[in-house]
Amino acid sequence: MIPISRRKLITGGLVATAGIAGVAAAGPLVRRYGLIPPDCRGAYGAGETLTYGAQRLLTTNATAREFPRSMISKVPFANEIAPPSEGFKKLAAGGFADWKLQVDGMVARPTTFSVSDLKRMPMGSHITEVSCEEGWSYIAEWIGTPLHEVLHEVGVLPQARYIVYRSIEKDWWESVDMADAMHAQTLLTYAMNDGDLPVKFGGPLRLRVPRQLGYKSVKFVVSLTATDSMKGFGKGLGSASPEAGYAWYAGI
Ligand SMILES: Nc1nc2c(c(=O)[nH]1)N[C@H]1C(S)=C(S)[C@@H](COP(=O)(O)O)O[C@H]1N2
Ligand SMILES: [Mo]
Repeated sequence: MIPISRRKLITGGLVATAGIAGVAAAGPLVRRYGLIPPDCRGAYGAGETLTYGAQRLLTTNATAREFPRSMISKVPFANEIAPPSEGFKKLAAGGFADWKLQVDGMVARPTTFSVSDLKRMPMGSHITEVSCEEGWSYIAEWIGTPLHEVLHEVGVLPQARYIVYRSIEKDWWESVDMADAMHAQTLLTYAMNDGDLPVKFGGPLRLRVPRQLGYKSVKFVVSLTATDSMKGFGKGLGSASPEAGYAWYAGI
């Protein structure tokens, strides 16, 4: 936790960087430390790079704020009820026993996990907030397998720089860098509050990335791919979000 306003600090840092060195001069530094986000491009890209770079330098090990149990929202707000596809309905009818999470790409042992496989692995949990870029938020307890446990199990290669994750709804896919992928609070979530993760909150499996805005916490996750480059994934900008005008990195 950073006690003073992180935003203030970052804004101050960015102004200083831009003022003293200029955006162009910051380039070699961000390249050297791997601080360039995949959606960096043009004049807008320079701003995204500074935001992401500043956040990464300050927050690689920082944790998302956790709340006491008494602050869990009585009526959590779900933004979506269920994915409409027939395929999903069939899996739901079977209690998601046949739900599969495929893990591939830059890993030593590509593996497919069922939700029960994940439930047998070490468990993580946290009481954190989901905040939508549209302004609403709620607090819930999230329970699941830390993503780093799964990545360790499949032998993620040291060259991997991003983990791409996809929903059964193919319009929804995202990626995170390894700092977020390996972070203890990043969970393949299968339970919420007192029970299995409800479908409207992304059940049976949702990747919760509590250090970023709600849209990075993709529901109904069916696959993960480790990669050293975002080229060849969609338009190469890191996820569906920048293709729709949102930032790839949505740190909070
Ligand atoms: N598959 C899928 N994942 C998704 C979405 C979606 O529509 N489909 N919406 C995203 C957005 S924009 C937000 S803010 C959160 C909303 O989470 P909630 O329904 O738990 O409030 O889920 C994210 N994950
Ligand atoms: Mo959102």
